[in-house]
Amino acid sequence: MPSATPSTSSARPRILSGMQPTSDSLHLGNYLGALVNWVELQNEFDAYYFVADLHALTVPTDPAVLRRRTRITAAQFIAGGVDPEQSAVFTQSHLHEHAALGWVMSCLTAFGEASRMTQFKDKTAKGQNANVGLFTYPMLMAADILMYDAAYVPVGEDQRQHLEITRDLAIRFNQRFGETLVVPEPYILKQGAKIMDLTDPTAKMSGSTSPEKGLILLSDEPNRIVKKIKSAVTDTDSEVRYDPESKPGVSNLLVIHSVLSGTAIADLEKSFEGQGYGALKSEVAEVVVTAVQPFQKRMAELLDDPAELDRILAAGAERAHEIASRTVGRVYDALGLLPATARFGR
Ligand code: ATP
Ligand code: LTN
Repeated sequence: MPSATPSTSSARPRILSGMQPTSDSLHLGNYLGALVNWVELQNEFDAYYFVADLHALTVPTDPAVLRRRTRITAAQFIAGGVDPEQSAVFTQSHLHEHAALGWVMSCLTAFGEASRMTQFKDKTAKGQNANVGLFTYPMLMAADILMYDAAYVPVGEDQRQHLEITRDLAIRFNQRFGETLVVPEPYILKQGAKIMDLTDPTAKMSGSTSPEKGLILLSDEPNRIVKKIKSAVTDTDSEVRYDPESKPGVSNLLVIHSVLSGTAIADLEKSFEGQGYGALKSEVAEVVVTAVQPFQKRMAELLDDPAELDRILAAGAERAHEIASRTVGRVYDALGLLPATARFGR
């Protein structure tokens, strides 16, 4: 029998976040902007991190590619420091509850409200041939979040609007059907730097829109990383100074160095005084290569043993299912959907 109240009983507040398996590797922006924060937060919170494979179906994907990318994304969470003993690491599609609650959220959303979501507007404006799944993407995301009674959802600024609609839907549900869902607080990651495209440092490094040379993939070979950083766009000046407005390229390199090496930007500016961009680039390349090498080793180990990775994902799904099944039970009951007990003898 589902419990009547949200399950916020665990000692530490719960957090949840996810990433879509839409490329063959996460990039440095995903890592420094999101993943490193996930790793830090797992010590403080009861953390749930998942691969949003159902969301990835909103763009056409080859089945073999989706399978590969889902395993790679999960392996990269772990290689980046998410500890599956501590945090639940799982795949969204392993829990049928996500699609079920997503449907409920869609039925709670007004057509006009969904039409105003900027991600949908941007992607369709860019000529992407949209399916209905892309339109209801935010409702599935709301379901992901509300499913786990998450207190906080650590995501980048680009996801803010999705969190707002999630809050609106939770409040609306509770008003119509009684206190059932926990209204999450946004936890927009600020300290996690926004990493820019190496070829156009005024645009964010993006898995879907940056050119190959503008992106540092966590799976890139060291010499490829060095090459990309050496050809990063800077400016015609030669002073190493943090000034994102007039020196976006140099500032981006300083941010990457600073976040990975733990050195304050002011100290980096001092140490590069009188030196040109060549010296800065060489050192940034070294710092990035040093950081990705252990990551790549761990990733290769995980991908070499898909059975073990699948076991980790199964254990994570089992943990997630305990909460998810209770939430859907509570929601269905509040909506007036009959319990399935009589039919299945549960
Ligand atoms: P897109 O192709 O839509 O640009 P992406 O691969 O760049 O996607 P997402 O999959 O949308 O990134 O995001 C995964 C996480 O990484 C999100 O929390 C997002 O805020 C963060 N993120 C993505 N790009 C960057 C970046 N350049 N700097 C910092 N954080 C980023
Ligand atoms: N839309 C997110 C991925 C995502 C997510 C979520 C993040 C799907 N469901 C729930 C946090 C919570 C993205 O593209 N980064």
